[in-house]
Amino acid sequence: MTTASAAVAPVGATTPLTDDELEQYRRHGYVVIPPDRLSGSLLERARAALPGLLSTDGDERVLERDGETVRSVYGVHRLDDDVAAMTRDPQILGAVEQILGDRAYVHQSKVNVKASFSGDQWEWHQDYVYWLQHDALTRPDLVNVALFLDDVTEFNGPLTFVPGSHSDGVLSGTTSDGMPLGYDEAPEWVATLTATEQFRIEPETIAGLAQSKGLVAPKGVAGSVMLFHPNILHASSGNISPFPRRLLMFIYNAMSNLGKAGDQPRPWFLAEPEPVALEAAS
Ligand code: 6CS
Ligand code: FE
Repeated sequence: MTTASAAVAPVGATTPLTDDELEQYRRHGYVVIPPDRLSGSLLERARAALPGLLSTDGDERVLERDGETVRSVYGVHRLDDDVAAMTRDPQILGAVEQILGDRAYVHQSKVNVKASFSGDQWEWHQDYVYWLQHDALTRPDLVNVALFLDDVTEFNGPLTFVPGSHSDGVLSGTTSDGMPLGYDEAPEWVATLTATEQFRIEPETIAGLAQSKGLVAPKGVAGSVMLFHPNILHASSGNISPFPRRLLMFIYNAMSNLGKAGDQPRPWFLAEPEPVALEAAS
């Protein structure tokens, strides 16, 4: 496992993150790369794939608790060939390999829509605990990569972090049984994808960390890419603005961190069933 400060030899052909950006990620748990440092076609390719992805009506699409608004679509790297190709973008994959110090594959992908006026909250949570508990990934050697499909501002429900909280490991919390309100008839795995978290961290723990480390809501124009640690404590409020805050997200896992195929693996759109090390697109 790469320690918080260890500099690791680049694995792939490119090392897109500067030393300062790598340090920012290691110290604070996130980093934002502006569009001009990335391939110019990423945003238009992602936007072109959206209508097809959002119109899928399988289990991979999760609605908000209003039962109408699309909250997320999962498994998008398996639903659209060009989205799959985007996961191999040299700048993105190179940055992930720099951080992990290993080859990587996409464990999970999704579009989080955060629709205008009705996109619901994400309560305070860490991501890794879900991949530990449900997908048996034994180490937090993953990277969340979010491509901003819209400008992310203070008005449209930006992802909010407790910077540096990724260094505190998996925070204590309680796993709530049963299904969240509005999802009574849904399959069990939906409970990890809704506005009410399945693994809930004590408010006192969240308050203590926020008081000592602060809060930050990184903003950026459409086309920016934000990378964040699987253990960083984060949340986002509902979107009351007329502007959507759509994110295309790839969650990369290190090839050395494959889960033990448990007796009840989650569906293909939540946990990649055939991990293969990605090669950067030429
Ligand atoms: O269960 C999961 O895999 C998803 N749940 C949350 C709360 N974040 C990580 C992941 O997308
Ligand atoms: Fe999350």
